[in-house]
Amino acid sequence: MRTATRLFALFLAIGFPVVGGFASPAKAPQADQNVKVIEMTAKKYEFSPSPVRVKVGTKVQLKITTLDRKHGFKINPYPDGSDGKGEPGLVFTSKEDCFTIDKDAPAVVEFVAKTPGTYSFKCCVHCGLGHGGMKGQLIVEP
Ligand SMILES: [Cu+2]
Repeated sequence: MRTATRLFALFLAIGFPVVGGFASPAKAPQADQNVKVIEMTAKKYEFSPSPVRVKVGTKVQLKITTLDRKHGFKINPYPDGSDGKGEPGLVFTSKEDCFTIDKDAPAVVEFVAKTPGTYSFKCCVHCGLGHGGMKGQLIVEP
């Protein structure tokens, strides 16, 4: 059966409330509609995507899944080249220093991107010979 026909059959089977739902696409329930969720993966020895780009002012949720073994995610809340004093450019909802990324337990990293700049992150769980080079960047665009 072709997809269009199938959808039509579905409408008939379930009825009008569903049609209304399609007219104004309902997103999956989420605590905050303004959060930008970015799916990332970690594996020996890279994060993907990298760099990650977001607009200044965005509430960001990074969901990081591992493709091989346990890794960690640690990001500097101050942009590259900053002296690390004053208000951080990224404001986190939790105080974890190293977010662990376990098999079947993705890391969820939430922050508000307050200041434009390039922010460096790295793996913070020793994962093998290339661990020291497992890095990436978040770019907060003005
Ligand atoms: Cu590592």
